[in-house]
Amino acid sequence: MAEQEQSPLQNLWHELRDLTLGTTTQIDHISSPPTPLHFLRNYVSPNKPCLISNSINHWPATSLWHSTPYLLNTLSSSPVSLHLTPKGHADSLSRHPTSSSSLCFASAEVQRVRFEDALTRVLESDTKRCVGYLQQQNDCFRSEYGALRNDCDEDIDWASQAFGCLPEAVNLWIGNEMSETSFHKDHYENVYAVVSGEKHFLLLPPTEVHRMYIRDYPAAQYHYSQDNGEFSLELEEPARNVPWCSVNPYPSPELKEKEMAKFPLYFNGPRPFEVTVKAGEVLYLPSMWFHHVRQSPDSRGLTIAVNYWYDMRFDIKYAYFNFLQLLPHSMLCNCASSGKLGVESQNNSSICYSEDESSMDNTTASANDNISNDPDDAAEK
Ligand SMILES: O=C(O)CCC(=O)C(=O)O
Repeated sequence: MAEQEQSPLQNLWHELRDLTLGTTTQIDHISSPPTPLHFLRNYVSPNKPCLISNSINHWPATSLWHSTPYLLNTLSSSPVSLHLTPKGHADSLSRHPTSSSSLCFASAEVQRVRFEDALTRVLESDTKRCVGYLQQQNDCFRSEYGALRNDCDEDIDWASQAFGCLPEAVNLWIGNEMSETSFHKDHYENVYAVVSGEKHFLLLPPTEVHRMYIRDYPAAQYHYSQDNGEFSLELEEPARNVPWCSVNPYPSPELKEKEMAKFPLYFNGPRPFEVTVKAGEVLYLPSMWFHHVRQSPDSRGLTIAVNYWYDMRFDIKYAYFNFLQLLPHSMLCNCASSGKLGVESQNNSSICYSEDESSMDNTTASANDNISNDPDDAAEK
């Protein structure tokens, strides 16, 4: 990249990309399952994502799950967890229910319903101002969906050998194109297999934590009224705050300029890695990487995926990450004199900070920093 004055944090972002991750938006694509040693050396140890083809072709799921009657017959009336939101954005920022000038962290209404009813709700989502997403990140594949268990491998063998353990949780995700998962990170090594449809990931390495503008938001919960088909959003009691990423990478056109001005480190910095995981492919999503997920459905209107969460190692990388995220945004201020982020920037505008941002640490923010003008915000961001 071009020689220019950079802050220490910007140096870190670029150095990691130059040394190991690469300077494009692509991640490595491996055309057959790696050996455990190759996977460990080239991806797990350097905490680097990769996409793997031809690793789950032998799963019965890759053919059987394209048949809706098969899914209905196998699961029939099994109770499953259905997440309901007005627009498909669960665990994401939404307009605060009592203070229209700020945001809160909104969780979905979760209902336990028979699989056949739940699937209908997912398929009919777009017609009802109520979006259903079948998911529960609590090992649901081996519990709620136990009847499908033999359709996939119990674990991903090359991954289990590299990690030295079996998966801690295996989760099933059945959604449609309206469901979107906002930027967040997990303390798990994630091996994410798509069975039907496609998933579109944006990925940012943990070193770029400042670009996510993690702030504390009051926790709230959607409630869906069966009577009038409307959602209400209520603050949790007792009150608690959830630290969450402030950046929406796909703001509506009318909001784009404002969002770019509020979150310049994201919008003017190096582009996130972009990967589409197609049916039959597997993404290795390393622990602590920030990810944002959208989906494209198959011809039925469904996207189906299974992911394996393996315990991460709480080693020196974790300790460095904790140290890094305590550094204040003011560590980025040197670049004010150079005014640019480099050739991989997402656009040509210069990086800058609002006055409050430059003096803010990453755990405090005034509510007003997070206000969006998005007309959608009346219901959800
Ligand atoms: O598929 C999704 O919607 C989200 C997946 C995700 O966030 C995860 O596996 O950690």
